[in-house]
Amino acid sequence: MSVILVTGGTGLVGKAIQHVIETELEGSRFGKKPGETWVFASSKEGDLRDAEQARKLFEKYKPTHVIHLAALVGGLFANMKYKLTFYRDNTLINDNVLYTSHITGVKKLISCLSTCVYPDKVEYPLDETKIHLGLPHESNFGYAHAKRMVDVANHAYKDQFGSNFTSAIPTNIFGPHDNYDLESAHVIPALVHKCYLAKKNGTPFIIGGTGKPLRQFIYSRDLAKLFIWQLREYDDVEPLILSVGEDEEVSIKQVADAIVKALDFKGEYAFDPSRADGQFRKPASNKKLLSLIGDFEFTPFEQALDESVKWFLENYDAARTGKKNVV
Ligand code: NAP
Ligand code: GFB
Repeated sequence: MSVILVTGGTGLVGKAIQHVIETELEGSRFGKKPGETWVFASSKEGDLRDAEQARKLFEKYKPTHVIHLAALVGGLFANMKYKLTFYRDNTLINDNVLYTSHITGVKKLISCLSTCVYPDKVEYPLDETKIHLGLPHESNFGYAHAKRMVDVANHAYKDQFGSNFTSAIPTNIFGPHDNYDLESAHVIPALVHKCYLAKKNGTPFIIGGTGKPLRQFIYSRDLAKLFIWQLREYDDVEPLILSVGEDEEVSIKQVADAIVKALDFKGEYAFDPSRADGQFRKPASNKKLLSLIGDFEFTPFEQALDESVKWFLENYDAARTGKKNVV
């Protein structure tokens, strides 16, 4: 009888895992296994910055396995503005989840890092061996350092107690249930929301920065399957990049063009170079993943974007669209 606790289970990635577990055939590679109980926890069930609340959440569900997604998450502009809050909140959340997993005897724990943890100046492509080879980009060093310490702690727990704690390193993620709050959103949900408002109000669609930076984007529902696979079939302390291939890098301008097409926007569209571009690129290799998982079909970018825009339009009133300040 396994109990899988997904912390941060109500966010973009948590909702995608719930979708896959509830829609894939039971017993299939990415489906629920007989006898498994999946729990998708929100911050309302326990603020994981607080050790006592973390203990109570684990006591309530008694998880045997944990996918740890809970975090203070935000796009470039939020990370630049709240470096200490991103550092401290995520440090507290991660330390409480790892320690509580240890003292309650969790058999396996997967934590979630991000390709922004990597050094800004390192030989590309990024792979699993380069996490600690230099300082991260200054725009997100608070969040990046807090996330890097999870890898350090996993190795320490393994070394001292033999704990089966590991981590995943996704690239930028998008999909249904994303955060569309223009203050704290990542680029795809921010531009989908901005383009929607520009079309609705007949105003220009403004993209921040120069549009030149390059990014790899993984669809949340593909990432969800990779997390389920990692839970079942990957038992190594070393982090694993979960990403589309390096050749899937796209520019922010290409992303904006795809969003204009997906929303059938016909109005004025311009760039605001007074806003930061952030890191120019962070190309990650998924060679190790593909060498372990064999064939995996990623959803084509335009199809994934269309599905995400459709979800946004159908759920606008319920979606995270606004004015919820980060702090
Ligand atoms: P998200 O949509 O913002 O969801 C965050 C989740 O964490 C929500 O379920 C939230 O609960 C929960 N949470 C936040 N603060 C908490 C706290 N103090 N105590 C307990 N729960 C808390 O985030 P996401 O995009 O799904 O991110 C999931 C993971 O992927 C994170 O670890 C993030 O760092 C990582 N990641 C994200 C991206 C990306 O592009 N989005 C890229 C790379 C890595 P409520 O619903 O109650 O607020
Ligand atoms: O997704 P994003 O916020 O995160 O921004 P990063 C990506 C790029 O989109 C940057 C441009 O070059 C921005 O200048 N951009 C253009 C916009 N218009 C907008 C807009 O309206 N909103 C946003 N947000 N971007 C984050 C890290 O970096 O990546 C986080 O700061 C996390 O910690 C996340 O790791 C995955 O890719 O630049």
